Amino acid sequence: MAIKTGTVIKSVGGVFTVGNETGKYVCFAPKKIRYFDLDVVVGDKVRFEELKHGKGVVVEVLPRKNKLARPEIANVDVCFVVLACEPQADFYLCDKVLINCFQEQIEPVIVVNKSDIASQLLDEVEDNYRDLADIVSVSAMNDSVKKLATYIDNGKLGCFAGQSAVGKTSILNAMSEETVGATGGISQKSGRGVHTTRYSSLHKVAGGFLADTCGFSLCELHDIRSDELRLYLDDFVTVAHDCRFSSCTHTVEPDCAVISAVQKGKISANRYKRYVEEYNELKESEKNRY
Ligand SMILES: Nc1nc2c(ncn2[C@@H]2O[C@H](COP(=O)(O)OP(=O)(O)O)[C@@H](O)[C@H]2O)c(=O)[nH]1
Ligand SMILES: [Mg+2]
Ligand SMILES: [Zn+2]
Repeated sequence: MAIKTGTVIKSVGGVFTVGNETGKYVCFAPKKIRYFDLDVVVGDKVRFEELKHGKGVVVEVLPRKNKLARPEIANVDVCFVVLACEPQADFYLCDKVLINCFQEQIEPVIVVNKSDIASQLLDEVEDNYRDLADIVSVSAMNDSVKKLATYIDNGKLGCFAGQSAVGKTSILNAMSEETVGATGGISQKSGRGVHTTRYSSLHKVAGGFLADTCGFSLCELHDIRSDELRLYLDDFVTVAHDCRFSSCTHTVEPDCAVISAVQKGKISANRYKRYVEEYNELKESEKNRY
């Protein structure tokens, strides 16, 4: 039968839902390949052999523009990094997601959700990240989420990233015509999420596509050397030409322009402190590797 092309909109336990203009297909890995050997993630463009009854077999994963590991998704244009006052925002996690995005040429947008609850979070986020990413304050409880639509117009693919219960699914639902995902919170009894999103799924929203994703509280930096980390931080790069050494890592060197910008309050002291920790972590893991 015919070979067709489509986008993976859901992937659960070896069953891939692939969508294109003509419909949705339930696709499997070829018989000779076990599904976990087939590297297919949501967002992938695939070629599949159409079988009867809306089924198919994936025959090829087309080249990817990019891929994130957390959340695991491919061909992303914009990543909405969602933070909220509840659960408490984890800025280390946010730093790492931003770096992963910069490495993969994905535009990160920091979404400060739950603006209906009074908190200092927006000020803190602006202090930390204003020079690195757009920051949008929203509440999934009202129309403010519409501000996010412009980022995914013209068929762009946006994904959510963030801890569980920050409101990713709620924002998606508020932006969609219909309710697409079950939302939850933290169960008082078990301390675990109720209706936690367990797999990524792609939805047609506004003028583009949005991927709901599973929450995560750990994120690693990949394929990045300690002495490269600073190059992804635009505000560091801007002042770094005044450092005495062109190879300055902005940690221990004398006459460091980044350190003096931090002292003058031009670069967030908190983010700088985390940078030094993240730098040392990378350095430590390099020692163990070589
Ligand atoms: N007050 C308030 N609660 C919200 C908002 N967005 C989400 N929530 C609540 O936060 C909990 C977690 O939401 P959910 O969308 O499941 O979070 P997810 O795990 O990030 O997908 C639910 O109880 C939501 O009703 C918001 O903007 N304001
Ligand atoms: Mg969710
Ligand atoms: Zn320096």
